[in-house]
Amino acid sequence: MAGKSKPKPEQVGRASELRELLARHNRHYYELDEPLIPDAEYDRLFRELLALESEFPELVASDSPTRRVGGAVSGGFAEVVHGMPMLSLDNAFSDQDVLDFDRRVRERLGTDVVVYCAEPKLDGVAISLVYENGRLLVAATRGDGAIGEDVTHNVRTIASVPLELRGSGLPRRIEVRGEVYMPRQGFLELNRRAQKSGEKAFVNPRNAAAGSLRQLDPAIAARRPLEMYAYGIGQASGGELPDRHSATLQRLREWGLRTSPEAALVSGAEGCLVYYRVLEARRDALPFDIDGVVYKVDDYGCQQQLGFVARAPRWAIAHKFPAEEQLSQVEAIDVQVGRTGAMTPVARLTPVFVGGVTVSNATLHNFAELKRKDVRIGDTVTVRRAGDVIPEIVSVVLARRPPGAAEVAVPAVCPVCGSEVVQAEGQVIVRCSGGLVCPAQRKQALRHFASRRAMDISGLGDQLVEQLVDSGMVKTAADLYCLDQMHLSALERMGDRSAARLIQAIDASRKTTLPRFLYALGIPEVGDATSRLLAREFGSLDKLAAASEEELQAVPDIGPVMAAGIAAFFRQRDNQQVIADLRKAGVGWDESAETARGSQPLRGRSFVLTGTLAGMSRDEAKARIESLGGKVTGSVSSRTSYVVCGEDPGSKLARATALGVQVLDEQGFLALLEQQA
Ligand code: D41
Repeated sequence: MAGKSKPKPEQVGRASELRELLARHNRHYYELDEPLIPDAEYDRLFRELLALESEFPELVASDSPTRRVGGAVSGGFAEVVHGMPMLSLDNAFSDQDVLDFDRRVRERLGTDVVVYCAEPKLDGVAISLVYENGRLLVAATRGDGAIGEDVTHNVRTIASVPLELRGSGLPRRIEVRGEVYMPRQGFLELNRRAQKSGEKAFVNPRNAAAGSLRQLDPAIAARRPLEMYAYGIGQASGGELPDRHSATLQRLREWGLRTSPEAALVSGAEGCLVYYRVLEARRDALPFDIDGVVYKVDDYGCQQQLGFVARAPRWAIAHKFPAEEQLSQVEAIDVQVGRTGAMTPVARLTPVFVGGVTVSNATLHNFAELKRKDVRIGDTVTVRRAGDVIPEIVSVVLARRPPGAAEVAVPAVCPVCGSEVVQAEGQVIVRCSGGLVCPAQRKQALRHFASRRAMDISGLGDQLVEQLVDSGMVKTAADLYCLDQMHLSALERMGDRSAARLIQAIDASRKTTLPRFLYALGIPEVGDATSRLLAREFGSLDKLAAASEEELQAVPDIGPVMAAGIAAFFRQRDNQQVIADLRKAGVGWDESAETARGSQPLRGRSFVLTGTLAGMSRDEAKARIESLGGKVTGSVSSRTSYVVCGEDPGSKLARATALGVQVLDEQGFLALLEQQA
C-alpha cells in the first residue's frame, strides 16, 4: 500500500526543494508583485509537492506551502483578522476533473443532479469588505486566508465599491467577498504611461491590481483603473440571508454591489462544461482577464453538508482555461527577412502547449526588443499566447540561464541574399537593402500579393511560393500571370489537378477591385483600411500614382510618413514596371464602382445595441452605423450580424450567445467602424 511505504531519500530531498521553491515564488508573487515564473509552472510545482505529501504523509511539514492559502502579510499595513477564513479553490484542469468533482458532490449528497452557479473566475486580487450598518468599515486582502492586510484607504477609491449599501434586509455586520481587478484597457494605458515616464511596467493586469492595492498613498490607487465584482459573503450577523448562492448574488446587487453579469445557474457537470465552452469562446471579447470558471453548488444546505477539506470547500471548484503563459527553452534565434526587408529575430522554442496550441516559434519583433529582453540561446523563457495573438516571449528566467548562453547580434549582411544591412537614423528597424533581389523579400511580397484580403489566390501557399522563387520561375507578381500548366506540373509535389486549379485561381484574380489591388502591391505602411481610403479618395490608380505628397497628406488619416512612402513607391521604376506588367497581363477592376461601393461598407449588415457604451450615446452609435450603410434593430435574431455590448448588457447578450451571433465589445465596435472609415 502506498501509505505504508517509506519515501526514498531523493523524494525527501525533492519535497524540501519544492517547499523552498514554492516559498520563494510565493514571496515574489504575493509580496513583491513580481512573479518569476508563469502561474502554470507554479501550479505544476505545487501539485508535485501535493502528490508527494499525499503519498507520504510524513513529508508534510507544518510550514509546507500546501498547508497555507496564499501569501503572508508583508508588513506596512495593519492586520485584519477575517471573521470567516477566506478559503482557496481547488482547480480542475480538464473535463474529466469536472466530471470527477460532480460525481464526488453527488455521492456525498446522495442526489442525481446538482444545480451549480457558474461564474467567470476573474484574474485579480481577492478582497473582503466589512460593512457595518451598511457602511464600509474595512477592506482587507486575503493574506494567508485567516489574516489579511488592511487596504481600506485604497479600496475606498474604487468607484464600483459602494461606501454605503442601500436597500432593505441589510445585516448589521457583513463580510462581502469579491475580486478587485484592472480591466485590460486601463492596464495597457497605465503601462503606456509608465513606459513614457521611464517607470517599470507591470507584467499583467493582476499584478498591476495587486501593486495598486498595496500603495501606501491612496492618491496613487485613486489614479489606477481598478474595479470590483462581489462573488459571495463571509461572516454575517444581524439579518436574514438567502438560502442559495444565486439569491445572494441577487441580494448583493440590490444592495448596490457589482456582481458578474455572466453568473448563471447550470445543471450537472454537463451544464458546467457547456458554460465553460461558451465563456472560453468569449474570453478575448471580455474587457478583463479571466483564467477560468468557478462552479459552486448553489444550495447553501448542500454546501454545509459537503463542508471543507484543508484549504478549500468541497462544494466549489475552479475550472481553469489553458494557461496563456508557460516556460520553454530557446533553442535558436533565427533572423527572418520580411516583405520590406525588415529583419526580425525569431526565437525557435522547444515546443510548448500554451493558450490552447503548441508553440515552437515566437517573434522578438526587432533587435532593440531582443536586446531589451536580453534573450539568449539556451535561455528559459516565459512564453505567452493570449487569444489569437501571435505568441511572444514575456521575459527570461535569469536564474535558469546556462553558463555561456550566447547573445545574438544584428547581422552584418542579410542572411538570405548577402546584401548590405541598413538602419535608418533614429529607427529601430534593421533592413536588408536587397529589395526584390533578395529572395526572402520576393517570397514575402508574393505571399502578401496572393493573400485573402489582397488578390485572394487560393492554392498559392507558402511552399509553392518557395518553389516558384527558388526555381527562378517567378520574380515578380506579374510573372504569376505568365505561368502555365506545363511549367507548374513540372514542380515537385504538384499534380496536374492542383496545377489546373491554381491556374484557374490566378486567372480568376485578374478581375479584382482597386482597394484589393492597392493592398496587394504591398506599399509600405498601407494596410487594407488605408487601401480602401485611397481608392475612395482618388478613384483611380493613375490619379493616385500621380498624386504629390501634399495631395496625399490632404487626405484625412494620411500623415507625412505614409504620404512620403506612397509617393516614393509610385516613383520607383521597378514598381512602375510591375504595375504595368500586371495590367498588361489583364489584371483590372471597375473604377467607376469604387466611390459608390466604398461609402456604404456596412450595407446589408444589421446591429443590435445592448448596455451602455462608455464613449458614445446610443443615438450616436446608431448614426455612425447608419452613415456606413448598416441597420440598427431592436431584437436579436439569427439574421443579426453583430450585437454591440456595452456596460451592464441585458438579455440580448445571452440571446446573442445562444444564437451564436457575433458579439462586439466597445473596443471591437470602434475597431469595426474604423476599418470601414
Ligand atoms: O472570480 C474569482 N476570482 C472568484 C474567486 C470567484 N468568482 N469565486 C470565488 N469563490 C471562492 C469560494 C468558493 C471559496 C468562496 C473565488 C474564490 N473563492 C477565491 N479567490 C481567491 C481565492 C479563492
